[in-house]
Amino acid sequence: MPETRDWTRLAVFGGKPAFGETLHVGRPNVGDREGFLARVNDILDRRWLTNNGKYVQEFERRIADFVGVRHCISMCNATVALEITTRALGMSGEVIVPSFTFIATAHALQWQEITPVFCDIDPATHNLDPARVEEMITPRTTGIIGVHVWGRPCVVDALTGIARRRGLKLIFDAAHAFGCSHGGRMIGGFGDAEVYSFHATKFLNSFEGGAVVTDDDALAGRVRLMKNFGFAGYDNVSYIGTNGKMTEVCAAMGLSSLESMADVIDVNRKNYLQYREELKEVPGVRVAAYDERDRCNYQYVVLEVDESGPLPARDFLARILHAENVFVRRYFHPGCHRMEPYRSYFPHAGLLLPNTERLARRVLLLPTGTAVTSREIAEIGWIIRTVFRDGAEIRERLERSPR
Ligand code: T4K
Repeated sequence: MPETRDWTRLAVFGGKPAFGETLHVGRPNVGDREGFLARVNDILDRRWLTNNGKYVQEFERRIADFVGVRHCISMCNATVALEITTRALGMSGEVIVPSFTFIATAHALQWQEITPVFCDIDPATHNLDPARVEEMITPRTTGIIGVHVWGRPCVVDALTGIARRRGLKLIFDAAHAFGCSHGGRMIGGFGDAEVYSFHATKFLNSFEGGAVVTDDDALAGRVRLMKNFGFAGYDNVSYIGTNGKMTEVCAAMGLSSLESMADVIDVNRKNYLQYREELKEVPGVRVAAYDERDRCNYQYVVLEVDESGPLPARDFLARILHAENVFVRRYFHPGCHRMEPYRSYFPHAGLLLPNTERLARRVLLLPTGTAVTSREIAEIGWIIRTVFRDGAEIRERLERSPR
């Protein structure tokens, strides 16, 4: 893209947006359409639409094999999967979680009247800081939920050590981390259990969906009962349960996604590397790095924008990109602790979350995945470089122009 293009033509100043159609973060990857439709036809022909059907069973088996765990229990979504897992593990009282996560991690606890105790993160990894976790433990603490944010692994060993030493249950919210590994082992095999999301916006999607993976036979048995109203056979309820079942059509989509996983990783990785290249010389901007020694799904391209100095800050950049029809997202702004009901329950939580608060002001997610082309990434790169090169002038003009 020619660097000489005139920034006064940016859409925010009334120019034509760079993109006619909005580019989204989280545009679903659609795998082999024909294969998926063939499965849907089979589902309709067989008239078996849900309740542990053939495709759900195949999906569970293939995920368990891929991850290398004894059990995979599919679910309607990750939020219900987290609720069921925390309940099946007997978590109560207080559970330590990051605030820098999607609100579902905290809500899954509060929904059951378990208090999420928000713990600060390591600014380098964006994940729970184990030293801070130790400090948050009280006599009421029963567990820890680590989140592998962006698919980058938590400090698994340290968290496992703390959980063992202090007699706490440990779950990983692996909503972002299907297909990722840590130290040569697939994410999914750590803690008492891990929970995946297969929401439409996720690396592997089943429209809506999730799964609990674990090596614990007893836990898997309880989770299976709980997700199916507690039914242990026809007319026999042996446990309190809910409805967390995945449908056959969702499992069919999940299987198609599994089959196209390698292609999606290739595209995601190429996009991530291109963004890094496009933005490598922009001061005050960094694309968060994936550790290539681990397997990664590269599902998120995460920009960190410096707040200090004369350069444009994150929200200013977001405003310009939105005008160009690039719908960048500020995940996980402003942090769970600043959303209801937590902001009312714990109005001073931010005092213990300096890294979370700082990161939540810096992060911007860029569109990636199979719906974004290399040309579009080059165009986005040009816009960001321009905004940072001429930031002071652009900002001044923007402040003078009405919103
Ligand atoms: N734990 C963590 C760490 C999570 O990140 C999540 C979910 C969960 C737990 C819970 O998992 P689930 O219960 O959902 O299985 C989105 C997703 O809805 C959510 O699943 C995800 N995390 C979160 C990070 O992102 P929103 O509120 O930003 O969604 P929305 O509707 O704005 O969609 C994001 C973008 O994707 C939009 O700009 C449009 C685009 N999009 C979306 C859908 C659904 C499409 O282009 N097509 C689509 O079909 O939460």
